[in-house]
Amino acid sequence: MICICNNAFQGASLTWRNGLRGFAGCALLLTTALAQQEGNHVVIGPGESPGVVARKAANVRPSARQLAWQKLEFIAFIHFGMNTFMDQEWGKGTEDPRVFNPSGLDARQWARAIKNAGMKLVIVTAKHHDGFCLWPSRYTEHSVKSSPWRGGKGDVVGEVARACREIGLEFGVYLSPWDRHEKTYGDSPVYNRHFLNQLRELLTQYGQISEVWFDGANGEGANGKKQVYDWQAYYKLIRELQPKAVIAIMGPDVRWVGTESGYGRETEWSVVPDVAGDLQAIAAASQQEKVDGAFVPRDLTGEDLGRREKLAKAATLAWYPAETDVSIRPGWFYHASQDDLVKSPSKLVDIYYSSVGRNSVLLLNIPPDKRGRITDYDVQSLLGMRKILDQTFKHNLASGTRVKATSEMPEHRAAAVVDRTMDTYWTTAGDVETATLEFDLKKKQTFDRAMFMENIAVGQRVESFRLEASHDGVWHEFARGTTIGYKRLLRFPKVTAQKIRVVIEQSRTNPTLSSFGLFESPPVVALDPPEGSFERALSVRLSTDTEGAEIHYTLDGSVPTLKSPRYTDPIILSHSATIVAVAAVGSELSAEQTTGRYTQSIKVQSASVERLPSQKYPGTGVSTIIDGKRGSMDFQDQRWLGFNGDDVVVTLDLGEKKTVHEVSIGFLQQQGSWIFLPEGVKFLVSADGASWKLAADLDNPIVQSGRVFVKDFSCQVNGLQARFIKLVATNVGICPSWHPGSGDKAWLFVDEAVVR
Ligand code: FUL
Repeated sequence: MICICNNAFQGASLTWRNGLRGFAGCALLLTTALAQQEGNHVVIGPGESPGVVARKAANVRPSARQLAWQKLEFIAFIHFGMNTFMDQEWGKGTEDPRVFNPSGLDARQWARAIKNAGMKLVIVTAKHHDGFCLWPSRYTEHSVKSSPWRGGKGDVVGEVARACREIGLEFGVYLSPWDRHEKTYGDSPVYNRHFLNQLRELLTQYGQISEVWFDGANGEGANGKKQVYDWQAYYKLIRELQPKAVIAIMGPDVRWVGTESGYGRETEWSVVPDVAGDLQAIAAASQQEKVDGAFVPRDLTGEDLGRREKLAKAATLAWYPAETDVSIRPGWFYHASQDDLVKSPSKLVDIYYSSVGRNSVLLLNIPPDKRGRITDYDVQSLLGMRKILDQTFKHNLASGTRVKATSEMPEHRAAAVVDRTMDTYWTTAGDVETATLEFDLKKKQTFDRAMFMENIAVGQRVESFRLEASHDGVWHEFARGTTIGYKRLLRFPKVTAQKIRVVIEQSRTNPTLSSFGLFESPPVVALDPPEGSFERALSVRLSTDTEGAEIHYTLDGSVPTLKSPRYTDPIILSHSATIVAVAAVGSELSAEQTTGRYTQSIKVQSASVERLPSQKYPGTGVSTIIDGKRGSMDFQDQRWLGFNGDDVVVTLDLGEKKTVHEVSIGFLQQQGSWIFLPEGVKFLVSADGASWKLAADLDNPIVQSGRVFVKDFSCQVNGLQARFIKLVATNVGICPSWHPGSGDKAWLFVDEAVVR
């Protein structure tokens, strides 16, 4: 989205920056003040050597509430409210409460879906920036009580809290400091009192609250007034009424990882210089104005925050762990137009490895729809993800194995890392900072995932480590990492070995490990070729690198079962087909499915375009549109040619005259990112490339729609003899008047011309 949306966001960012002036003079170093009470904080004396500072850092520990929170690992966000009904991401505060009317709100269904996915806590948007309260607050009329839902007697926060308690989930609240509805906003002391009143309601009426989430997004009040938040008063109230709750993002306990992509840092320190808790910096980095479905991307994860050089410059260090928030859909709120864009199970698993597996808590947003239910699209994806994770982590091959360490404390022996409890841990004796732990797995085992956990109750220490396997008595490295922290997961190609060792190469003081695991992920089927087009027949090979696994497949896109055909020899396709393949070990089907689309078509020798696509979206060259690989609904997948404001004129050369029956060409619609379908597509054919005959002229009036989809335009030519085909697609040129980018150049995204 970066390039496409820039223009439209410029105005918005200005407002944002002006809004930031409200923060001037309150550049609080929030970790310092509160951390001191917690003992999870240390002061660096002037002139202390880097070695001393590193040791000090290694002994900074989480507070009890931070430790309990970290152990949750995977938690849920629920964005629900006025925006769900207005089909928008950021409300203005002027929305009519009467539009809030879920037809079948079922908080138990939310809780079930979340619990079944393996998450441990639910944070609900009690109030988003539009100020509409999901609970009947006594301090505003802008809430569920002014809506027709449950006759104005409903309380979403209450229903969710109850559903969570019933099913054994912890509960938390998101309360947006920025309130675009509240008249007193910007009248600082008055709004602060109002905010504290609302906070008190949430903290006292719904049982135990485990996390309070304060958003960094912030703007001006009505008439350009700037609100100066009384953070310290907010924190004090939370500590007083809910001492177990962590305060996240604009708060002292939990740090925003720096992106909303779901991908955290490779090197993630929970001990950081306390400048990382500068509220002004957090706010500046937070979400900014956006249009529906399109975010201003933020990614501040490029840099490691706690490396030695960073510590050396710090005055204080604090335990301030990362939380990685991401939505299962492109938007935080539900939009029917995004039903096809729900992240797949494999994508969610990838996110899990890159967040939970990188010393962070994963906060995954699942937005209920207008009925007040989590849709089946989301539920199925969550279940698919859970299945893959369960199949991967059900059997720890290192558990209970023999282990010896080059150094160990008598009360913290190496065996503690494989003893099935996280309460015990291994550490080195004396002042030993490097060590090797050698595991004998009793027999040769195959694995491709490793799990490490430090005993963070005493601090985070490991700076680099590697994994080696012994083959014929020689050690070979097969994986390595930097920080471990609470949990580190590594993925690597399959290794088969009986003896392996963990080498801790560098640590800030005595390294610790409370747990170590080796696992094998469920088998994945590889298709060769993975997708593509063919003229007459195509042979597709299926394989898996899991020993003893069988492969079952279908050709019609349906999900294979154990009863589906078993793969023995290459599949010979003579018609277009969608192969879905799954491996099975014994009677257990793998949770990983592989899909390949194969299209029967006439081979196109070459394609040329009259005007080149934009340099931002060149695909992999002009041949992208005849390479047999279809563009997905992600316009950045490098399978699309993007034209900014220009029409698309493509000429296909079949190499020789052929009998043609049908020609088709695909386009992407994603109006939220300025991408429109063509207004019209013309098909012309020619035998010699000089004289052309119009075969079809399709009209396509552009309608306003948030739906993201790929549309094929096709033309039947009834066995015509042709060598050249020309496709002319007309760009709408500039975004229409009803579009937020009205007047900007519109994009036309084209992929895959198919000739049959
Ligand atoms: C951002 C907000 O502006 C988004 O709407 C969403 O709530 C996200 C979690 O945080 O800052």
